[in-house]
Amino acid sequence: MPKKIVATLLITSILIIMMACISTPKADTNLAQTEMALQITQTSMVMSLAQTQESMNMLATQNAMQLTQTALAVPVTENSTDNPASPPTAPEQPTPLTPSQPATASLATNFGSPEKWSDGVCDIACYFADVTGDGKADFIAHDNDGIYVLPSDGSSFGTYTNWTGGPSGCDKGCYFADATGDGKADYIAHDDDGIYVLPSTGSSFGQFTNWTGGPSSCDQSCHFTDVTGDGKADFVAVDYDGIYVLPSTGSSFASPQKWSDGGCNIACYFADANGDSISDFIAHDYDGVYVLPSTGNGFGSPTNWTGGPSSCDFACYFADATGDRMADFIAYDNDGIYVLPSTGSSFGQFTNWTGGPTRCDQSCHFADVTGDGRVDYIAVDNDGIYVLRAR
Ligand SMILES: [Ca+2]
Ligand SMILES: [Ca+2]
Ligand SMILES: [Ca+2]
Ligand SMILES: [Ca+2]
Repeated sequence: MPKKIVATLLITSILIIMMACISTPKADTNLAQTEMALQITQTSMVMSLAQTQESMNMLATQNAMQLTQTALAVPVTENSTDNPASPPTAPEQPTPLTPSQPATASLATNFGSPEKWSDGVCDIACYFADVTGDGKADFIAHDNDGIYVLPSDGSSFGTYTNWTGGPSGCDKGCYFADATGDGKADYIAHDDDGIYVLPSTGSSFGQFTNWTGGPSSCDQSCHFTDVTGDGKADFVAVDYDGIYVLPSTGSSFASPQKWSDGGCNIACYFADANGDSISDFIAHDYDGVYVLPSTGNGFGSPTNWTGGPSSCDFACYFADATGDRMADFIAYDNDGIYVLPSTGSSFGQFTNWTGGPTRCDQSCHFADVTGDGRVDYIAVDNDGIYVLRAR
C-alpha cells in the first residue's frame, strides 16, 4: 500500500482522537473514547501494514513473472548431427579452455582409440540415429526379421529389441530422421507407392502412414533433413533439374517447392554448415565444395568454402565433429580421416584426426553416440561396432 494512504489513515485516526477529547466534557467518556480511538488507530496501522505487505508480494510476483518471461524468450538450444531439431539462433563462440572449465567446453581435435560397443552386425544395413530421444544416437540394425534398436547409454549399445515386430523392408531406401519433430528419429521407408513414416514412440516404431499419398521419387538422391528450421525433417529430392523441398507438416510431406535450379557435379549433401540450426545445401563440384545457406524457404547464393578443388578418396561427410554446432567437412581418405572445421563461412585447415590410415570393414558413420554434441566416428566391422570418440 502506498505511504500516502498510510499517512492519511494515521492523520484521520489522530483527528478522531483529538475530536473525542475536545467534544466530550466528562473525563470517563474522554478516556473511553480515547481508548476506542487508539484501538481504531492500531487496527488501521495493522491493516495498512498488511496491505503494504500484500502490495510488496504482488510486486515480487510481477518481477518473478517478468524474469520468467525473459527466460522463456531466450532461445532453447539442442544438439544435432544430421539432425533436425535444433533451434539455437546463433553459433556459440568457442570459449578458450581454462583450468576451471570442463574439457567438454573445448573443441574436439581428434578421434580417440577404438572402443568396441557391440558384437552385433546387421543382416541388411546398420544405421545410427537417436530414436529414443535422449540426445545419444542409437544403433539400428536392419535384420532379415525386423528392425532392431540397441540404445546407446553413452559408453555401449544396450540390449536389442525388435522395433517393427516383424520383417520390414524399403523398396527404394530406409532412412531414420525426426519427421514428426518430437526429438525422436522416425523410421522412413521409401517404397514404390510412396514414402511411409513410422513415428518412433521411444520404444518402437508406430503405425505407418503414406506421407506423400502416392508414388514419389528422386532422380539422383533423396534426403530427410530440416531445411525449413521448424525442427521437423523435410523431404529433399535432388532431381535432374534442381532441388525440390517437400516440407514436413508433422504428419505428411507438403507439395514440392523448387528451391534451386542447381545440381552437383559430384554429390549433393544437406547439413547445417553455418550453425543456425537449419540444414544448408552443400554442392560438391569439380572446382570445390559450395555452400548455399538455407533461409528457411530457399537456398542463398553459392560460396566456394574450400577455395579450390577438394576430394575424398573413399567418401565425404558433413557433420559437426568439433562441437560448435557447425557441420564440418569430413574426408575419408587413404591415409586417415581428415576434418576441415567449418568457420561459418568456409572450411578451415585440414587435420588428420585418426593420425594414420583407418578402415571400416563394412561401413563408416559419423553420429553423436556419446551425447556431447560432437559426432563420433563409428566403424562397422565384420566382428562388431567400434566407436572412436571425438575429443
Ligand atoms: Ca538415444
Ligand atoms: Ca519423431
Ligand atoms: Ca522442416
Ligand atoms: Ca544453416
